[in-house]
Amino acid sequence: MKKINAIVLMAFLALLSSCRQGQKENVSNVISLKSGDTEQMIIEKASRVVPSKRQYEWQKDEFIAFLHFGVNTFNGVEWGNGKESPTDFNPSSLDARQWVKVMKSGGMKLAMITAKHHDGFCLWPSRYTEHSVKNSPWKNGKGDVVKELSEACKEGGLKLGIYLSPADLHEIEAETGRYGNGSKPRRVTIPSDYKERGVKNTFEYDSLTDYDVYFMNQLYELLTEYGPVHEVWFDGANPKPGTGQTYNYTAWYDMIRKLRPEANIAIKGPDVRWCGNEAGRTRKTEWSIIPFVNGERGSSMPDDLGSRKKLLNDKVTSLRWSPAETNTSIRHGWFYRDEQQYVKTKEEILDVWFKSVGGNSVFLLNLTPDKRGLIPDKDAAVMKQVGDYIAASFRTNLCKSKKELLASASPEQHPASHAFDGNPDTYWLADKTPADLVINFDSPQRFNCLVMQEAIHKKGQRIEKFAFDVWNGNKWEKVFEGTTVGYKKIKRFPQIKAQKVRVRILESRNKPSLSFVGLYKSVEIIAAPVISRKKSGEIVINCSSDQAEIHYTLDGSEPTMKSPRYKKPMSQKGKANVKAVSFVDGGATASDVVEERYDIPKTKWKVLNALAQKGFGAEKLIDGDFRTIWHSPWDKGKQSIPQQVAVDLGEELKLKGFTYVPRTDGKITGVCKKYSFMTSLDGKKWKTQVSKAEFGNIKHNPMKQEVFFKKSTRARYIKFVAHKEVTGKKFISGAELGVITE
Ligand code: FUL
Repeated sequence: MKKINAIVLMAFLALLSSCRQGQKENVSNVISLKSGDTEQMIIEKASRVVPSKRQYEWQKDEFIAFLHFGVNTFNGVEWGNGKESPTDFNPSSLDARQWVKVMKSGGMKLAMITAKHHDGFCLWPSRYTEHSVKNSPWKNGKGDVVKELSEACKEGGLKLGIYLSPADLHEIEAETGRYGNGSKPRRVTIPSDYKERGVKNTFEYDSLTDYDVYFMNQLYELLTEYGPVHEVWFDGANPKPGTGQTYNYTAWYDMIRKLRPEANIAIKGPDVRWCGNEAGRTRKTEWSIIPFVNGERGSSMPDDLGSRKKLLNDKVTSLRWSPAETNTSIRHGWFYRDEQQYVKTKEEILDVWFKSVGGNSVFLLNLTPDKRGLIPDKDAAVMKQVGDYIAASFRTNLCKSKKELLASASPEQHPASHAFDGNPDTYWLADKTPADLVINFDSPQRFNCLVMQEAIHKKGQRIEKFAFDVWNGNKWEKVFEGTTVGYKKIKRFPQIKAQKVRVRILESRNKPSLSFVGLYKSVEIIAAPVISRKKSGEIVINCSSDQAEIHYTLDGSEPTMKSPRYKKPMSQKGKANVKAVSFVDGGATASDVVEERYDIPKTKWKVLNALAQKGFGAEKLIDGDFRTIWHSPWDKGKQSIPQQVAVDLGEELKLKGFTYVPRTDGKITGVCKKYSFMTSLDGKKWKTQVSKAEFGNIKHNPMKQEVFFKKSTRARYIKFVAHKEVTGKKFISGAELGVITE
């Protein structure tokens, strides 16, 4: 008996001491707030919010792939209309193994396929619709894209993700369509044909509409027939709202949890938060602990989502782990269109990679299989360069060769050495802030990149402010200061040579942890040149890397050191195809090659009539400068829609179509959604070339739009009419209007 008492006492003392060491903190994925909680209590609660196991596993994947593929690929559009025929889908040589090879070469860990996009066409032969690959000519209707991808992923060691669009235009448009058909919610077993199929693992839910049943039957197929699924993406976008259709998300989530506990439910789901834009823009301060109001996350678009101010808002009822996923596409557009479509350079992709993976977010980069069913060669080459760059840059952590480590404020059980032991489960835990970590090397080292990680799965995200310094022989010099760290902070800076460096944690919501600190000499990136064309027709090329030499061609050939060197703006008549590249070290290192294709210059163009807000005249729409915009009046009482801009081209031209570039400053106010376009020979009699058409997905992806007329036409005058703004406002904006000539 005595012996048992002694054991109990010892266990109690051990527990007490570990509590003192801060080990047994009561961490949780969701923490509720109570009405009497003080400011201090709320911040302390926030410091104990941690990722679920599935969220942590997902975060560690860092760089993952989207694959947008479907009927849109064959029709060259961003959004279909639901009236497509399955015969549109006919890849000539689809090979999911090539996709996997490309994704792996870039260092990506998961492949998420648009099993069904908004148009409703299914890439797998679903039992519940005829609108799928089974009625396409591809493999005589015997093909299954999801199956081919899941098998290739298994073979290559990638995880699989599924994008299943809740919005379904085919089910809206078809005569017997189930979307928004007014059906009464009722109790249903999923899969609904379980008896016929002899399925044992079934789920029963109250309140499912016809469309819920259809959607859940499809989810059931996708989650049970293709092996593990690690992410399910529910898009919030809906090209045709207003049908009255609602979704029983509770039932959807419940079934996913039971069938695939490993799957993170993203965007319109509890596990992963949309970063708030489709351009790959990131926040300087990115929190994974987000305030919720009655179980709702609120908009993902504002810049500040998780500061103390946000957590302390009276309305907040709980704090949850809700990590950011930064999504953008390698091409301008989510779907493959043609070989003229812009492909981001390695530098552009790496810029988003550094800011997202290194900014406490997962990077979801979209790749676009083409009409062959292969990731285009150009894109594949870029992905390989991206992967090679990351591997080469992070091969050697200089901290491994440190000589001495000095840390202020570290309790015995979590010494600073834990931030250098390569084990993500162990960490330095400073028992107060500010706290310092000094690293001494044997000899001076050259470096240009710092990496830090908090032990988020053990201690959550706590650091609010930090600094990085180097010892210059006499004193400490600050290199930079930052705010959040979270899962990972990667910060690049111009190369430095020093023998002693210091990380200072300046502010934190609780005792801060660091499970990793790394210093690297990453491969220097030379910025690619930026090409622009003035109204006069002059071609201007700039490069932000000071020491770079720019070389260019105007005949479509690849520029080399032997090509002409760019020195000053060049006058150029007519159409122009400019390719340029930057070199440093006498040509030893080159940037990516960039290309811009220009139609005729707008030299003779004049605005005939247009309304405008003061300072935002319509001449800005034809000045060749993407940074200046036309904006119709926004003052109260002066706003109106439709808006129109008529332009005299100064000469008669044969036109094939026109282009519209929305504002490029990251804002979407005034971006035109619905438009018409007219042409005229005399400026009096107008011919409508396009009537009330829409720019698909322009709200979330405000890129240059190219519209081709049914037939080429001669014209001296053009008129752009904007009928609708993307958010329903009564004004319109635009950066450039252009024509596509024969
Ligand atoms: C958006 C969609 O409308 C786009 O087409 C694309 O799928 C993107 C990832 O999400 O909301």
